Amino acid sequence: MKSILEGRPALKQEVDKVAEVAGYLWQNGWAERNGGNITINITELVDDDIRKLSPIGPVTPIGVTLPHLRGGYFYCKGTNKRMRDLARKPMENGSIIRILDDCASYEIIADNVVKPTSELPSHLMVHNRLIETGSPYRATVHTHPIELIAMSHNRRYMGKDVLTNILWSMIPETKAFCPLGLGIIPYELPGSVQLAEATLRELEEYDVVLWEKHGVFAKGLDAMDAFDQIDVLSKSAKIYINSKCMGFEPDGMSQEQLKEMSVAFNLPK
Ligand code: 2HA
Ligand code: ZN
Repeated sequence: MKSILEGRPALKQEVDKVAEVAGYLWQNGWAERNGGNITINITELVDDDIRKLSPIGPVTPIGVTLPHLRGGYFYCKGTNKRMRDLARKPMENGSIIRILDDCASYEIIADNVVKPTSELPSHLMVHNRLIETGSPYRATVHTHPIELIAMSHNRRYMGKDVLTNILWSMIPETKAFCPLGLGIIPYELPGSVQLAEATLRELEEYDVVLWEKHGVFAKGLDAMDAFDQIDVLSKSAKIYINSKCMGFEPDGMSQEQLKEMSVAFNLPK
């Protein structure tokens, strides 16, 4: 069977990026079994031939109504699919969906009938908001980074911007490349609309949020950009935990040094 990606280099490039990132998530130990999901808004890469394609799966409710997604197209990781498999075969472990005119349901159009991620409500609610605000961001990534999740098991780290300040202070690059810091979402049931709504609220202020005792959710220009922000935060968490394992509380960069970074790199916070 011919893949929808054939003869469409721009679309293929975005799906290839997802596959590359999926491999990194697995290699980092952040993607056990079916853990994590990635959704990419590919609407701008869709041509008339794609718009005319008949669905290959049933009309399925999203669970929420998202007015800005009408006629939108998304690549989504499949539910119950493994990142390590997606890394090699993105169109067998994910699919392309079309949002229908009711803005409340979707149909799969290519390449295979792979049902999208269990976290579809949070991914699509965030994409709806990104479109509404005219954001250039096209990617949402959810994954299970070990050290950041470990830190979410202690209430002392769950106050607003407590982790942001610890993580920024571990290595200068973290503030430079994750300049908004890390938002915090108290525990909610995976896949629930409550989790999606809390994520949407917190992402007004942050690019990456921590789902307590579960994982992180990030938005970015593309899959690689969203991954990079999670990666720098995770690097800081590793440095913090390594210091604690050596038996001391790391000093961290001083507030003056952090301020100096903001001035030098023209950072928002
Ligand atoms: O897709 O990680 O949160 C599997 C998950 C759900
Ligand atoms: Zn998860």
